[in-house]
Amino acid sequence: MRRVLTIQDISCMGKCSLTVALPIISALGSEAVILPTALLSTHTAFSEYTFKDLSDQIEPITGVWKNEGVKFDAIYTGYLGTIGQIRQVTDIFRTFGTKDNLIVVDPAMADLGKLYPAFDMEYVKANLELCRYADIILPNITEAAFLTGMDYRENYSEHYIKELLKRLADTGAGIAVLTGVSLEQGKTGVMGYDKNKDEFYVYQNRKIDKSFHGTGDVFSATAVGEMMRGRDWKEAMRIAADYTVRTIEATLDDPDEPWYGVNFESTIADLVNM
Ligand code: PXL
Repeated sequence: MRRVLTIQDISCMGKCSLTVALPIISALGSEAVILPTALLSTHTAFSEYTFKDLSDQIEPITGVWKNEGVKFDAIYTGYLGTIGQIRQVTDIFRTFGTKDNLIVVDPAMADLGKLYPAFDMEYVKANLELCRYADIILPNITEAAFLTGMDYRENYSEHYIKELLKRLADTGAGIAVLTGVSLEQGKTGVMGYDKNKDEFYVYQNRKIDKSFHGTGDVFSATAVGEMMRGRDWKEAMRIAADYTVRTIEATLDDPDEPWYGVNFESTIADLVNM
């Protein structure tokens, strides 16, 4: 069985980061090893939240794994709380990264043109450093604009997206995949770029005019889980995009639709057969 290490916070309530990654990676048939970076009451879009930094646990925990000779088939990082933690994660990549395992960085720090409440430009710079170690990075357009220093645009052309992707590839990651890319009216999806092959990939699906928290986490965890099932990155991105859309639709069908996240629980059984 493949083993995936995922490094993100635990938002106890909020349907994001580890509470999404753990069930999705497990459902897709890989062992999910978690490294919680912080413990929050709720994600940071709630009007109030607690934040307990777990940085002092990272080295003792990874030290045990190192002594045990643990190996990972993939290391996947999402939301990290502080610059110090980004540096600790870089050390983890150096310790546990091999030429055969897959390193996926979702530089979760911003959306809809804005950084999340806890972050600033120093944090962006540190995240850029982290991307250098990745085989695949999965930013949304806002994160890509912050990482590359390009303007964030709500209305954009394919040329703008290609330029973002090429600049992202210059960060050092072999493959960059942008999420939430809408190239036709009523459609949205992903566009990726493989630097070594100088090849773009586009996949568009139905666009739903409502955004929910945690959909980036659903997408990334699914993409990682699918690559661990042996799919190539393009197929994995297509399935992740389809699953995310299906999950948003299922959420909208729920009369008690939660404002803070999506009902991936009601679609996860379908994912296994997608
Ligand atoms: O979904 C990304 C995410 C993860 N973790 C925490 C967050 C967010 C987005 O706001 O606040 C704590």
